Amino acid sequence: MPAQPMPEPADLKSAIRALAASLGFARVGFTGAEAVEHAPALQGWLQQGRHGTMDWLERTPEWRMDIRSRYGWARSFVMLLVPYAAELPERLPKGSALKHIARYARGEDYHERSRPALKALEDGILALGGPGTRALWYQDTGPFLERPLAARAGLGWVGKNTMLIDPATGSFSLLALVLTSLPLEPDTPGVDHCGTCTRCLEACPTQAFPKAFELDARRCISYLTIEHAGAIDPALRPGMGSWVFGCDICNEVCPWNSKAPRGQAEPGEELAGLTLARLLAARPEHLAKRIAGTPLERAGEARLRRNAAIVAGNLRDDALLPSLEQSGAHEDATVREAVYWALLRYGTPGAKAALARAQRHEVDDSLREMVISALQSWRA
Ligand code: B12
Ligand code: SF4
Ligand code: SF4
Repeated sequence: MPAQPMPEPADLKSAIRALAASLGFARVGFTGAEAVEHAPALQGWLQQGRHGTMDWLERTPEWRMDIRSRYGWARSFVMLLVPYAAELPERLPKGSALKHIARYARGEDYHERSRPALKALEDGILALGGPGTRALWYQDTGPFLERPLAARAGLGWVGKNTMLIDPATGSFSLLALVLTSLPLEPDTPGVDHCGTCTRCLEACPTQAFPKAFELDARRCISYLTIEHAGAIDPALRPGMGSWVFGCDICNEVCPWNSKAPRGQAEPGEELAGLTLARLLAARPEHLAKRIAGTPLERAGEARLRRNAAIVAGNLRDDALLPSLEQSGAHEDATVREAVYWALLRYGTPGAKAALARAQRHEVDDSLREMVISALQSWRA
């Protein structure tokens, strides 16, 4: 059989665009595989340690800056926008922890949700391109600077909060891509509409933006609650407010999100039924069941408890005291330390009594001393 002639690049683009739309991607944009304008800033960001303990970002920065150093065949990026539900479900179980969880994480893990459509798009591009075509899909975990790439592909612009903002739907969206060997005509890059606005920079409760367009992840609640293992700097804990997993503040204050689609989250029964009290006191296997298949699995059981303890200390809700005290028996010293910190923040007689009880069982010498000296200064 004679080989099919390869479609013209313009036809290829419209076929890929149509396929992406039929697979449910809200927007699709095209850009070349070459490095983005601000790519070299990644090196400085890493050198300053702004990535904290996310060591995986240090691996192969040259790929992140220019993917052609990894895949010599790469010619184009197909960039994809996946908006997520911006609203809490109307009816939430009493005390639901859902409002303490970033919007993108209030349901099934988005990596799982998008996987079939991304694979189908990759297959479609391979079929459209014909023999010798290469295509690889990625979401989030690949060595790419997804936001500036999406901006260059015309999906929006990178705001001062470092988010990709689509002028039509805002920034409550996730990104994904297919890298391909096909030479596709790039789309017109998005235009910056931040203007003189600085709302996001001012609203960040932990002052995580040293300047516009740059984030110090070490101060970001999203990093602290999801990525950071070990104790959280006590100076940053009050700023965490009521966030147990992720943070939406610099997106919520952005005027471009007033037009965000108003879809409701679909958390599933287990996640919707998760309360702060359960986060603090549930058995590990029960907690694991509740968060199974959701992005919360990335933080894991101990980190979630550590975060919930800090939130309890910030909220100082008496109803949470028994669960908080129960969390003080956790095997992980980081969790116990967060619980003691929270009890000290409560500063009530009930919290004091709980601390005194905890001190008797504490096996870590330095933690026990911390509690004893706190109790003594309280008495004085
Ligand atoms: C590491 C990471 C984080 C870290 C660091 C975030 C950061 N700002 O760098 C932490 C854990 C803090 C984080 C938090 C969040 N993340 Co995150 N994260 C990533 C990840 C895996 C890598 C980002 C990265 O390389 N950072 C390093 C810095 C140097 O890169 P950058 O911010 O992209 O910065 C470049 C541009 O800003 C560029 N630039 C562009 N324009 C301009 C203009 C000027 C003038 C200047 C100077 C620079 C500049 O310069 C930088 C260097 O090239 C990406 C996925 C990916 N592979 O890209 C998701 C990703 C960025 N995260 C995402 C999301 C949803 C979030 C959260 C909203 C989650 C939440 N609700 O808690 C928050 C938002 C916090 C924030 N304001 O950024 C989405 C963003 C989608 C969108 N619409 O923008 C992504 C793309 C994941 C995905 N596939 O959907 N994240
Ligand atoms: S996600 Fe929250 S903590 Fe992180 S930069 Fe935005 S407002 Fe600040
Ligand atoms: S809040 Fe203002 S400065 Fe920040 S990203 Fe939105 S428009 Fe830009």
